[in-house]
Amino acid sequence: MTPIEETIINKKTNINPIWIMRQAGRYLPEFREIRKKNPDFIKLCLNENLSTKITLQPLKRFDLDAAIIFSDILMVPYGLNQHVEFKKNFGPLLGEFSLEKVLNLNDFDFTKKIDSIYKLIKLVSSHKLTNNKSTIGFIGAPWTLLVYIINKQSPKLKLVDNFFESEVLLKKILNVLDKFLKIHIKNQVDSGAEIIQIFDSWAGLINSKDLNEYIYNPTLSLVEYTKSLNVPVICFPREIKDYKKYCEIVKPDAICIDYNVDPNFIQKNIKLPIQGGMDPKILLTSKEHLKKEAKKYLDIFKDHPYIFNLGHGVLPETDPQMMDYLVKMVKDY
Ligand code: 1CP
Repeated sequence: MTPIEETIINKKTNINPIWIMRQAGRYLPEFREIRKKNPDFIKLCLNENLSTKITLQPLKRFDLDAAIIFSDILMVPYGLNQHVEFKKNFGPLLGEFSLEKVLNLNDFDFTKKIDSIYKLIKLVSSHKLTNNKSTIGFIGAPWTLLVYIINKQSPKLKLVDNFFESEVLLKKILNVLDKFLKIHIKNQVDSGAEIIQIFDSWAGLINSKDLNEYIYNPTLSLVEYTKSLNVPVICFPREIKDYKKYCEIVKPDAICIDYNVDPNFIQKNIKLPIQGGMDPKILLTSKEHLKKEAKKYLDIFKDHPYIFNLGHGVLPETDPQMMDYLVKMVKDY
């Protein structure tokens, strides 16, 4: 078993495995070099040789315990034939979503359109650099994907006023997502993904009254499905107001926390293995401060199954030397 599996499945508390969200891409000069030559982000994701290379870049530099595949949560809307592009200094921009077309889409055509992702997972999970390390596949949670599908751009900029206007349509899209996200999970697992992480980056946007319909029920369905494949599932409902209730209802194998939640509260109130928490901005400060803050999380979760990670993705302006320092410090703890 890999250190991450020991922590999640066997509830080991003395290992302190580490991986970092968005570890592949963004802040590494060797990634930027590839990215510069490949302006089309979707095409880059679908080039299994380059995406394998990018996935392995952080593992060449740092003693991380997992490879997270270089892909994107928006590859699923893309696989559902919604136009998806990534604009410089803007972020994702999506086209019109056609429910009619999607209802006629079969498993085979969906899989074929994003098949390079599965080839990438095969290449990564069989590579010697991932020996005794976990290959992590992922999906966007139904709610977060629904946000991008309807909003057609990041809700960071704005969430359209009439978002909930057609509840019937939203429910139909959730049904479609349930079907194709399960196919995407199964394909990733069959290709060698040993852990699945569900990113619900916009969980914090929803009102309590809508949690059942848009977050708890749809996520539970995918969590139960992933468990049925005998693969551990980590959920990251970023900025959800009540992590404890989320865990009680959705029951992931591990929960990833954001940096706005009090780790002491989590440690006392959640019995599941915990991942993450530290503010990525800490990596932009000094080594002394980084050591102090990382140690805070390691101390709090000293007797708790804990996977070190950040409370959101590593920032593009991060100095790789700070990452190196962090990984070594966690390993030496
Ligand atoms: O322009 C560029 O160079 C592209 C930047 C980039 C990268 C490197 C995007 C565009 N996606 C990715 C890769 C990516 N995305 C990974 C790869 C593996 C790794 O972790 O290293 C992963 C896991 C994701 C997941 C993802 N994509 C999330 C969930 C995690 C999170 O950060 O909250 C989300 C919300 C997306 C959507 C997305 N993809 C890219 C952008 C700029 C965005 C939008 C974010 C927003 O709305 O603000």
